[in-house]
Amino acid sequence: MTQVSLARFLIEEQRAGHITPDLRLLIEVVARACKSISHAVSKGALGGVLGDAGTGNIQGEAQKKLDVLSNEILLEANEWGGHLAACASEEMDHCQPIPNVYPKGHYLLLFDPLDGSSNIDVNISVGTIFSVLRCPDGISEVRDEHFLQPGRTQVAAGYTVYGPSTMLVLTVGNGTHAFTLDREHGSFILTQRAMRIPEDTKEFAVNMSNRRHWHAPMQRYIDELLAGKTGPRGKDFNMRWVASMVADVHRILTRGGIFIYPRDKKDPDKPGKLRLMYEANPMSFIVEQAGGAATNGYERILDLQPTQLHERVAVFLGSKNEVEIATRYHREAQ
Ligand code: AHM
Ligand code: MG
Repeated sequence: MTQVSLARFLIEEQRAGHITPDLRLLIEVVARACKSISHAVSKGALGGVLGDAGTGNIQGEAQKKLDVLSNEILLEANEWGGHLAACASEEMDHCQPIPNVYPKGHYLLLFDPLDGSSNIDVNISVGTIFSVLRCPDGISEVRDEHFLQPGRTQVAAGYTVYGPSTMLVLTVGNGTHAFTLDREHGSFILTQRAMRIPEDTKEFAVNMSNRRHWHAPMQRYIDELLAGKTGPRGKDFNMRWVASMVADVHRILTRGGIFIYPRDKKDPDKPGKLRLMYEANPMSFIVEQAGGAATNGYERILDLQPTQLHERVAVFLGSKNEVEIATRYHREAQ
């Protein structure tokens, strides 16, 4: 059977009118940058890239050397192609407009360059998450506020998981598709077209150590899962938590499940841990395009109006029927 490379897949999407030539270029450039990040990640201690960078990001989190390196790789790859107006990242306080020496394009790119980076030093899967928006018309100087568009306006979203194999999962609003990196030839090959998340599941992913901090509806939902066959749900559930959102979501896309990072009482001012613009929105777009659902416990994530670039949000995503039950419990308790 003929293999379909990412390049060919994107050309075909362009011919079908699903993406513009500039968006095709943008996705190809991001994929190329992800190959470089994959290379750096896989070198581990031999590449001298493990450990802390000795700096912090705007969210007060310590940056790993690979966080900083991955951010630079994505910025450098994307600045000269003429397809972007600006980039924004978990690792930068504000958006970075494309330098004036290069032509400006019509898209805005957001990314979490290395998600789950606390896992790097222990050789567990990490990933890159990205989201693409249109730049509003008539903007001469892009600012953070121009990125504050609801997730449903994304024109593309994807992630790359650096696991036993490197995989890129992508949506341009026409299904969710998975590509595996062929290391010998250096290209991503389509290995799963139109991924589907089963509507029902017996698997959940949550950091259980936070249980005592959860609000009542979240405790009720998880307690019912833990009660197993003899409890109200009438079946046994299994739990998995990699603590790399990319790896946890990838498992859910592959075999179903529900992923939860709720708001809790530990830090009442924070509406959750994960970031809306470059974690929750792209993952929600990918999951919905595979037949799953994504809410913040009350509303569809893709309908939320962002108010800040680094805004946090509670996340419930994955198998539709489980997300619906968890969301119903939260709404009922309002
Ligand atoms: P990061 O972007 O700083 O790596 O943080 C996000 C990560 C997610 O990948 C993961 O789901 C979560 O944080 C894990 O949180 P916890 O440490 O509470 O298990
Ligand atoms: Mg992250």
